[in-house]
Amino acid sequence: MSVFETAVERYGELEVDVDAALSALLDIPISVHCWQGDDVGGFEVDSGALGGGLAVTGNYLGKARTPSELRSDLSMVFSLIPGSHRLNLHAMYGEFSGRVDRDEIETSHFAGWVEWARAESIGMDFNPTCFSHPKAEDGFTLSHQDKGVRDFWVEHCQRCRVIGDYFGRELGTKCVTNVWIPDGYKDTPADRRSPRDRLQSSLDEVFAKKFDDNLDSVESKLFGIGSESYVVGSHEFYLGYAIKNGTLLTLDSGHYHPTESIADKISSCLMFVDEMMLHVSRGVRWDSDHVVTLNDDLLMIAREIVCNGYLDRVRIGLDYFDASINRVGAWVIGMRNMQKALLIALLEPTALLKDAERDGDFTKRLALQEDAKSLPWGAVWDVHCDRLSVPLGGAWLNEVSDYERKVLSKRC
Ligand code: RNT
Ligand code: ZN
Repeated sequence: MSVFETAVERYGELEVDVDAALSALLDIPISVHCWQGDDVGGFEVDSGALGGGLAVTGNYLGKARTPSELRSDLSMVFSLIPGSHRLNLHAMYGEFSGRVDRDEIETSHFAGWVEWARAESIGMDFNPTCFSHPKAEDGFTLSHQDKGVRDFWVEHCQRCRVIGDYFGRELGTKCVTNVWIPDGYKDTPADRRSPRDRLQSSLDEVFAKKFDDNLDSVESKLFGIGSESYVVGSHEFYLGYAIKNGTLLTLDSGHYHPTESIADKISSCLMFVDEMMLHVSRGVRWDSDHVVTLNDDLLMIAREIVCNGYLDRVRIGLDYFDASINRVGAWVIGMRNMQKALLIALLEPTALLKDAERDGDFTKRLALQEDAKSLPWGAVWDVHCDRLSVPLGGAWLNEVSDYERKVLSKRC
């Protein structure tokens, strides 16, 4: 008997259907963040330093310098992961021939991305870029006290929603346009209220027009570099805003206190918002955006989505940036880990666990949970990769190394 057949039998004993798990996995798209490929740089003519309290470390060779280089890297990534996924693009990644400010962007600047996404048969998600810009330099955008600055960012975000709707319409799958802003204070504010009043009014303006193919989402944060003491768009602010205004809510796994996991927030927030988006990331001691690894945090996030039946209400995206290792490899590692975590969740003996819980048999519940950790999910993952003709195990690394030699190392 093959290892896979043994695995199917073992899972069968636990009332788990392996084929059903694999076909469910195939239906879960992951939105791949474009910004891992060039250290959150973008393609604007006069792009400055990375702002918004974000930081990327490392200078590994091969950073993408143009849209076509980034697309080539992304195609490489998509060829190494099973299933069909999505691209999560930031506004600063448009194709601008000349200086186009953020309040001037149009659908035409993104036509090349749509064409590529169509060829790859993938959907797209989108993000306004409210950082790395002179008008964001003092740390405030949509909540700025200067109306001129606020209006500039409102215009940018409104245009992003038009572009998101264009992506959704062209690609036949709704686009989530996710608003994250860096606004906040390094030190203790005297007035926590006024910036929040202003953010609320700005968002109301941003979201005033309704679109058929664009979905809006809002992303909170606990702190950033330079906004350690106060962030205008806190978790409570956006949770309330999303519930009141019917937007999606984005939970970024790096945006909470270090011992706080977003896993537990999913079922609570979904009591009150219809859908959410996740930015799966890995904070090490702080919101450091390390490459996503298959750790307890990730496993718990995946099982909360899968085992509570939320796959149709949670959109999964990744959000990290590491320039200290091969950037294509960083993408593939995070993507494959996200999928492995989902597979492990899909193979969880949930029915037996729930029975034990209903019976009040918490010894059995804990025993089952612990035994599940050594179930042969790896054999199932390998068969999944094999069936979809993507490299097994670590073999994808050979292709990435080859790509580094032939393509990435020529970029200097
Ligand atoms: C920042 C947020 C945000 C960004 C991207 C680039 O802390 O997580 O989602 O990472 O928009
Ligand atoms: Zn994020």
